[in-house]
Amino acid sequence: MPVDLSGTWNMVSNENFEDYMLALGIDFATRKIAKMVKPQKVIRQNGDNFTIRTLSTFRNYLVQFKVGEEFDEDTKGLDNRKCKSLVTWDNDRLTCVQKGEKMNRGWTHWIDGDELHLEMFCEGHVCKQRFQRA
Ligand code: ECB
Repeated sequence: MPVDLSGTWNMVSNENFEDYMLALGIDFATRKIAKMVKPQKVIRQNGDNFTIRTLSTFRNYLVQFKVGEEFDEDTKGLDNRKCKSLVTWDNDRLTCVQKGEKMNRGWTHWIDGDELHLEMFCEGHVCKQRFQRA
């Protein structure tokens, strides 16, 4: 049985988000606002089926997928790109590869103690976020 990431999680730290956004080509004004917000993750894990909501006062983002099945992702409201995304379990880490215009793009989630961790990467830049249960 894989770990269960389900729940409502509040962001408690966000390292290197600016670099990650620069790698994605996010404009100055958007970056200024985006780095102020503390998003909440709402994750529903039902077997291999996931719904991940990232909620903030600025923007919201929704992704739904099945582990092991490539899907078309439109990062609408983020960098507005189309990706072929594939999420798999790498031991207890839920890992997504986002194939598209940007090289080496993706993210990985895992739980350590009572914290949810997220690393988002793009072209060698890595943003590290931690969340605690709401
Ligand atoms: C929805 C959060 C809004 C805050 C940032 C708004 C605009 C910045 C534009 C682009 C920056 C790229 C990503 C923003 C960071 C988090 C949003 C969700 C990232 C993501 O793909 O999370 C995964 C893993 O939890 C599920 O979609």
